[in-house]
Amino acid sequence: MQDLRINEKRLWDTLMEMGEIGGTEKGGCNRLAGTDLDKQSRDLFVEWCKTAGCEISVDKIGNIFARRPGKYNDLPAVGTGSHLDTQPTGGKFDGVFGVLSGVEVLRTLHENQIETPTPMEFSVWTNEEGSRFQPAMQGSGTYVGRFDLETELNKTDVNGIRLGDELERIGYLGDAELGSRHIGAFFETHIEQGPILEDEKKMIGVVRLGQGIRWYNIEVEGRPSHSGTTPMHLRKDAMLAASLIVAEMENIANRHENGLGTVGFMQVYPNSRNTIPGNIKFSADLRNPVPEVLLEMHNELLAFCEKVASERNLQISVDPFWYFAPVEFNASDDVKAASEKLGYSHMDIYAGAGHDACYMADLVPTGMIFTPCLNGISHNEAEYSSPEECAAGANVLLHTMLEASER
Ligand code: HGY
Ligand code: MN
Ligand code: MN
Ligand code: MN
Repeated sequence: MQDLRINEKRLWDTLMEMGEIGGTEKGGCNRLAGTDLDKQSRDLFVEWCKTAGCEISVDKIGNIFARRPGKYNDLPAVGTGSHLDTQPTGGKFDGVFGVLSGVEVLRTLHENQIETPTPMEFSVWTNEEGSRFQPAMQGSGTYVGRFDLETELNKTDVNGIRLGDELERIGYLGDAELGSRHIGAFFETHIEQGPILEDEKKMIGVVRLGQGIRWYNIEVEGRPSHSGTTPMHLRKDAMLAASLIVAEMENIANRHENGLGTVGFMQVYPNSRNTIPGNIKFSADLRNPVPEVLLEMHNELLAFCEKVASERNLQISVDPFWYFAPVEFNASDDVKAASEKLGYSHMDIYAGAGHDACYMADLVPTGMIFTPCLNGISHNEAEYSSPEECAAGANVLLHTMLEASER
């Protein structure tokens, strides 16, 4: 098996075919969770896996599991998977590459009629992006028991549409129990989404840690009034208060090593150019690999919002609705061993983005395989990883899974 390799061209063609679903003019993908496009991509994945001899199961939050039997089917499977949902201006690789490198491993085993000791399982996780419905990693987080199923199915998007209804509408509100898959290890392949592997000229990232994430919903309650008749000192301007907080996010991040702070989503009410904004709802995203530092950043944000509220005599509510603590990947050495066996340059790295593997690490030995991405760009239609880089990641996945199955 040492010389077994995936089919680089088939993997690339499959990535490009999947990329057509929700494809955008700029060459990216817009395939939000729970949409018809999400359904199309899921259906295609299911079809490909069935063709290669898998049995399909869908759980109560729409996670899909394609299981390929092994020689001893009472043994726990070796699992791999990622997500098919994208950002609104996403690329062809974020998540999708992890799912399709799994499909390529499946096809390679199938065409070579390789019987692995354990079953192998290929998965697609619901709403990893957290763009249309929050939080991110919603399907995997619910699967491992970090989130309550009913609460998550009742989450709504900005139009009040419920996740559970969307999953039912697209035919992926399954009945398999959460957390019920019999797997013994999980590996996720993913583009790095940052510039490090490219800068260091390494082909594979051996991911040791997933950094901490804190997400907030912040609401500023001001008073709508006329922009032409309201003196500045009499205003309750929600936009000014929100702008101070947005600017402070940068200060909080820069005060801490590896600190990151982002406001990516904002709703302005009434959103009229000659009415002083009365209400602003916006997101906040803080990240750091060190939990204590992330807590400091959290406390600094809360304190600043309180300060703005009292100085401007405004109502500001901060809902810290999601906290993901940094996670260590304890099967990273398997990824390192496979990279060395295959002769790929590699380096240890930590994940700046959240991934489904970050929650699977709660349950089983888990590892992640990163590949370089052009200019470190992701969550952008220009996202790109070359055929050679994708093949390297999929080959490391193939041999990591084979090794784990032999164990
Ligand atoms: O937010 C993240 O890091 C991921 O893209 N869901
Ligand atoms: Mn992703
Ligand atoms: Mn993403
Ligand atoms: Mn500090």
